[in-house]
Amino acid sequence: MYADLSIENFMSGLKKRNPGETEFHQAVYEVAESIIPYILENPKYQEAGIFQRMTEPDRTIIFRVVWEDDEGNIRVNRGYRVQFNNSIGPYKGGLRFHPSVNLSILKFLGFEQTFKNSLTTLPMGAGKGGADFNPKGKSEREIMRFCQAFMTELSHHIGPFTDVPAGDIGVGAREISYMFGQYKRLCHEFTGVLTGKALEFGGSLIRKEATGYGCAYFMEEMLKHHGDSISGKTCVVSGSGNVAQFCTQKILQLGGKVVTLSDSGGFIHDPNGIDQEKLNYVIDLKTNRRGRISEYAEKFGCDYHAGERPWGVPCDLAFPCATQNEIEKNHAELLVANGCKAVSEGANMPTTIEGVSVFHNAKILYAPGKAANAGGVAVSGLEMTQNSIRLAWTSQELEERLQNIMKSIHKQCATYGDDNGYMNYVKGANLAGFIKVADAMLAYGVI
Ligand code: NDP
Ligand code: 2IT
Repeated sequence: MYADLSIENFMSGLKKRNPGETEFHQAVYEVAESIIPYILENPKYQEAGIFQRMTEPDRTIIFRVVWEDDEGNIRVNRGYRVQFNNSIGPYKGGLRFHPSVNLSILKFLGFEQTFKNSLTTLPMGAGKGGADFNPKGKSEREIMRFCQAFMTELSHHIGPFTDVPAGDIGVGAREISYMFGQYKRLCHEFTGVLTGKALEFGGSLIRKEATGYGCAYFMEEMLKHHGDSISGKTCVVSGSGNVAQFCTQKILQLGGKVVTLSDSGGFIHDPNGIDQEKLNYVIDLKTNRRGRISEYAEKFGCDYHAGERPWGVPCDLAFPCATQNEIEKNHAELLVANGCKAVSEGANMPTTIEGVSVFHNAKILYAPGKAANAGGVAVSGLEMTQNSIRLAWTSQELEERLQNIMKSIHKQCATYGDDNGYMNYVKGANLAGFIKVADAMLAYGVI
């Protein structure tokens, strides 16, 4: 039945079954390129149709979310939860609130989560969800009402042993708190059903920092493996949300210099470097005041480039931490031409397929999001552990565990990623992530 398995045939079937879902096609293609040759060498996976099964979510839940704005208007949004794969643990993955959210984006994110969560070494399956709700310009009360309405339906589909959501774009501690409160109220139970909670009610230290810290640690590990380090390097970071903020903080602690940050309006270029004090301003601006990054340029007197991305700024290291497909072919070419030596992705799939080819052809170090940003979900996994044993670990213990997990992910990538002497982290992450989930699926038989 699968004798003619090839990347082309596989992708043409996938596109036929999932028309118009371009981000999902892209995420699967990136994995298929490394997995299909491996499956052809290991017929047990082919005979069991493992990759066909892995690219079809277990289930997709789509629902109406109705809420009332401050003027009394009735608003309708669309909510989703894509439960992708629970072979190695309960579904686990974030919730995104952004007007661009659609099924294609959530399926790409849920699919990538399968490999990412497998790499963390922790027992977590994969899911992703969210809504096309735009938090920008909404009052605190409107956000609360939306979160409550969203959770009213979502609560039927999740649970601490079933599916454990967390944050992503547009969903931080504030939104998680509203949703946790509503779940508790509806289900009459206090369990670790969400991660990224506040410390007062079962949240974990270091979770807020984990994705960004992990992304910087992964870069440090890649460089160390190649006889170098972040210390003294000029770094370009995109985004200015949760991941970008704490990636910047860890880069500073490791001795690097960060010269850019961005948001959907443009980027700031601060050649003197963003120090901890300036970063504290950004954290307050973005987390508490919902401001624009252009305000940084006014406050600290540096350049702001409206409507542009930061990839033309010369750097040694790049950390895309905003959103998918923010590095296109021309941006990747600019980075390479200006001497960038390594890229560690804090965002999910920030580089297009053509952009990735540019990095691979130039043989620079390139860590895909599913490896480099796995620190966030890893500490979510540790939050689940702490909730289960009803204890809270110290920051020191958690940061040590996070660092060890990032080292272990690097090691798994290195084990499977060698391409004639060039370390291909995409291949390494895909293969290492795949094998654990695939073997679990084989063990369960035909389900
Ligand atoms: P936040 O909402 O905290 O910040 C998102 C940042 O990205 C903001 O600066 C935002 O700008 C910018 N951004 C969002 N969408 C776009 C867009 N379409 N074009 C340009 N800029 C955009 O989200 P996070 O920091 O949590 O997430 C950033 C990335 O990291 C995402 O890809 C997410 O999936 C990924 N990620 C997050 C994890 C987590 O633990 N939070 C874990 C692993 C990955 P603006 O303010 O203008 O909207
Ligand atoms: O993309 C991701 O890994 C996240 N948004 C974090 C998921 C989680 O469950 O912590």
